[in-house]
Order: sequence, then C-alpha cells, then structure tokens
Amino acid sequence: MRLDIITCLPRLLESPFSDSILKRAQDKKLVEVIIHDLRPFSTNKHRTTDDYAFGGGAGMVMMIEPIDRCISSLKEQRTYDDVIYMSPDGELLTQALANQFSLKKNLILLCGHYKGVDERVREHLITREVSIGDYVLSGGELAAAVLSDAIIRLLPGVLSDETSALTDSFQDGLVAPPVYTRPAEYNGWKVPDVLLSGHEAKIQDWRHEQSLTRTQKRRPNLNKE
Ligand code: 6GU
Repeated sequence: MRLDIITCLPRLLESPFSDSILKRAQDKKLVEVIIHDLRPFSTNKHRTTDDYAFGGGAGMVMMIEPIDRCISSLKEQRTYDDVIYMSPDGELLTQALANQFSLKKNLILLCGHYKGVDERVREHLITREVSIGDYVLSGGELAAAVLSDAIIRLLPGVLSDETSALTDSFQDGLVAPPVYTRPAEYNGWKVPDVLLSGHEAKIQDWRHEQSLTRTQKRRPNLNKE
C-alpha cells in the first residue's frame, strides 16, 4: 500500500510515522507513507496556499490551485483508489471503514485547515470525505494520522499473530476483555483466579463473557450507531 498525505503543516505528521508499529511497517516495506508539503505547489510569490473567503467572513480558505497541482502530479505517476479529504463533516471513521481502506493500494489523504478548502476541491478532486469524530480539530493532520494508523495496522504482516488485528476490540463488534500482568496481587488488589488457573478453555469463556457484559454496559449501541 502507498499513502500520500497532502498538508500545509508537514511537521505535524512526522512523529506519528517515526515510531513503533507505523515505523516498523514502513521499514518492512509493507506500506509507503509520503508526506507532501503543499507550499511548493503554490504559484504566488509568497508561496501561500490559502486566501480570504469570497463573500467575506472570518477564516482563510485553502486554494484549489496548489491542491490540484499536487494531486495531478501524483495522478500522473499512478492511479489512486480514493482521494480522501479529512473533514469534520465527512463520513464517520469506523472499524468497518478502516477495514475497507486497508484493502486499497494507493490512497491520497488531503488534510484540511483553516476554514476548509475551496468547495470546488470537494466537488471535482475528492472521492471520499472522512471525519474521526464529532468534535472539531485545528486541522486534518491529526485525523489523517489516526486514519493512517487504523489502516496500516490491518495490513498483512504489520502485527504479529499474537497481536493480530482479528482479536481487536470492535473487529467482532465487541469491546475487549480486561487484561492483567504481574504481580498477581498488588496492594491487596487481586487478578481474577481464572486467569491464573492455566485452564485455557475456561479462560477463553471468561474473556468472551467479559467482552459481552462490557459491551452491553459501556457501548450498548456499538454497531447500531
Ligand atoms: Cl478529519 N478534521 C478536523 N479539522 N476536525 C475533525 C476531523 C477532521 N474529524 C473530527 N474532527
């Protein structure tokens, strides 16, 4: 898979891809993540990528030209499955949506900023719009990092069998059971006996039961939302 992320704040996206699972996935050549700074695609003398809104009002609007030039230069090199605009009014990110995107080969993620992008970008250049939740972030960068993480960890070979995404919360419509590690007792607070019993079948049953009751209690509308 190849992810091309377009942003006017490239430094915001450096660290999420430079550590841990996302770094290892790139080192193992399971995914290629390329961050594109929008500024060099500007044609004006100050290399600006935003301008005042027609009709007035507070907030700058990202201009279509640098975005079009950047996307066009990418499309000349390969075909893209989707051009995704990160926006708080986009389709809500769910595990099901991450699963879908994880099957694609080439994706462009456009990070919105300021008061948004010129509407013509959305009309003509974008194929999908994604939001990571009903709250407003300063820009699409952190949302793009969240979406990328949700996708990349699903790619074959990124996680070991032990940590496989198949056992994740949400993947089966349930939240995860509680987990414990040593010591078996701390300050008088004990780990459930069944987990120390060595009885594999009983442990599996207990975990499934915990998942069911936790889902009912914490997220009764999971998968119905
Ligand atoms: Cl994708 N962008 C912004 N700016 N805010 C958000 C978001 C995206 N998703 C939730 N809030």
